[in-house]
Order: sequence, then structure tokens, then C-alpha cells
Amino acid sequence: MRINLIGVPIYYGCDREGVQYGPKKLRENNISDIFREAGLNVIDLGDIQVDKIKNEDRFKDDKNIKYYSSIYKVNNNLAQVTYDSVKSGNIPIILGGDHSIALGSISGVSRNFKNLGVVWVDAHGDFNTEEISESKNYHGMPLASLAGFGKKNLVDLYYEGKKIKEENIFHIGARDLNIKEEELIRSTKVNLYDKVMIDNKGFDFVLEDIVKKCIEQKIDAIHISLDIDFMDKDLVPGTGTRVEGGYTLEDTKHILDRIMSTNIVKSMDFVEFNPIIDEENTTLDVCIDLLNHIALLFSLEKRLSNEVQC
Ligand code: NNH
Ligand code: MN
Ligand code: MN
Ligand code: MN
Repeated sequence: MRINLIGVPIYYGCDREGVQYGPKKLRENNISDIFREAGLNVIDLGDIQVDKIKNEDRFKDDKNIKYYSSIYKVNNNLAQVTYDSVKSGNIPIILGGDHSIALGSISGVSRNFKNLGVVWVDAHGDFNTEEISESKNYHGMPLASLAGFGKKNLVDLYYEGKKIKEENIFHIGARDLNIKEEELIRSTKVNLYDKVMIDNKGFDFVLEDIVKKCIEQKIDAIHISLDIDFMDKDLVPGTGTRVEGGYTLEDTKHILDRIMSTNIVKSMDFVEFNPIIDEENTTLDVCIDLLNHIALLFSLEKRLSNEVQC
């Protein structure tokens, strides 16, 4: 088993410059070494190519999705690279970039695992369709595409048909949903553990519910899509859409601990880190801390699987 790092330097999904420098900033801070020092084999596959598009051309290909063609192309390429990675038995970690890249990563992973579960950790729903989106920014839409809603070409990206069953989606942390987006997501079988529920029932209830459902539904692999704006706005100044009332670094690690203890986490997105709006590397430090934790959890998993083999 190898960790594959894949950078996607794109800001077209949020239409705010800076987030495309996330992969570069993380590499400057030796992200490969973090995994290597945890005892893992790591191969950095480099960046997916993102073409330069002028601001004024952003609605040229679709009146409801900014930078549509570029988002389509980047995600289609990312899907192939991600598919190759998981098919070879490796663990791709996709570094955003904004959250639009989850369309490609999850499309790739879902081609390999027929009953994939997705744990989406985010202050936002990312469940708008292009019709109901207020911003027309695609990073607020990828989960809807993956579940089969909205523009057909995006639902059919990489291979035909929706990529994840509604009931296999576990959304944690929502506290800033658009009105129509909330109506849509609540009309589905998506498991929505929003702030109201988390604050009432606690993370442990939520996490046990997810693990129980993964077993009951015979989910064969889990993809974690981690948007750092899940954390409170004061912890992550370096992200484009900060929301108050969010969670701590420890809460985030706790989610990773429990979900990764299932030993079926096979891929992950790490998105929305914008180094140019960061304040005194506050967000960078949080990201590095989290990535160290992720590396530790994968190395524990690897050790366990080696012991089982012996
Ligand atoms: N829901 C808003 C929109 O549609 C904000 C989305 N922003 C995100 N999503 N960062 O995770 O644009
Ligand atoms: Mn998001
Ligand atoms: Mn978000
Ligand atoms: Mn814990």
C-alpha cells in the first residue's frame, strides 16, 4: 500500500484566487515527509493540469456554472488518475484547490468500489444544483452531482450515471446551508448530521451511527472529503468561506479516528486551504497538524493489516 499525493491547483469552483496555491504550500512544508516519517510509502503524483481562463470568460460555457468547461476537464482527468491509484491498491490523497475537485476524485474511486461510502466533513452542504445555486460557484454543488442531481454532463462525468447512493453519503458539520439546497438535501436519503443534531446528540452518537450504517449497508470502502471550513472560523482564517460556530482541531481528529478505525478508508480529499488569505500561518499549522494525524492513522492501519497477514 502506498499513499499517492495528487495536487489540484484550481480556484474556479470558488472564484476566489489563492486556494490554487494550497498544494504548493503543503509541498513546501514537506507533506511527503509527513507520510514517509510515519512509516508509509508515498509517491507524489504531482498536479493535475489546470488551464488559465480569464475572469470575463467564466460564464462562457454555462450560464449557471462558472468556469464550467475547465471544471469538467480537470475533474475528468482527476477521476482517471484517482481510479488508477485505487485500482493499484494505493491510497490517493487529493490536495485542493477548492471543493469542486471532489467530483473527480469520488468519480474515480467509485469506479473501483461498487458500494462506496462518502463521509463529507464541511460547514456547507455542497448540495446545490446549478439552477438553485445563488453563487453559481461549483464548489457549492459537487455532492449534488455525485448523488445524481443537476447538470447531466456532470452527473455522467468519467462514466455514465450517478456515482454514490444517497444513503451512502454521510454529511457532518453543516451550519450554513442555502434555503433551496437544504430543501433538496432533506428530500433525499443523504444522512445529514448538521450542527443542530451534533450539538444535541454529540459526535460519538453521530460517528457510531455512521459506522453502524456502513456495516448494515455493506459499504466496501469509504472516501473522506474534508473541507477545512468544517472547523471554526477563528481556527482557519486561510479558507474562503469561514463560518462561525464551527468545530475544533480535536473534533476533526476525533472524526478521523473513528471513521478510519473501520480500516476501509481508501481515499481522501483535503480542500479549501487558501494560503494567501492565511494569517500568520494559523491555517497552515492546522493543516500540517491534521495531515500528521492522518498519516499516523494510515500507518496504524498498515501495521494492523501486516499483523493480520502474519
Ligand atoms: N453554499 C455556498 C455556495 O453555494 C457556499 C459554498 N462554499 C463552500 N462549500 N465552501 O464548502 O456557494
Ligand atoms: Mn465544501
Ligand atoms: Mn465548506
Ligand atoms: Mn479521538
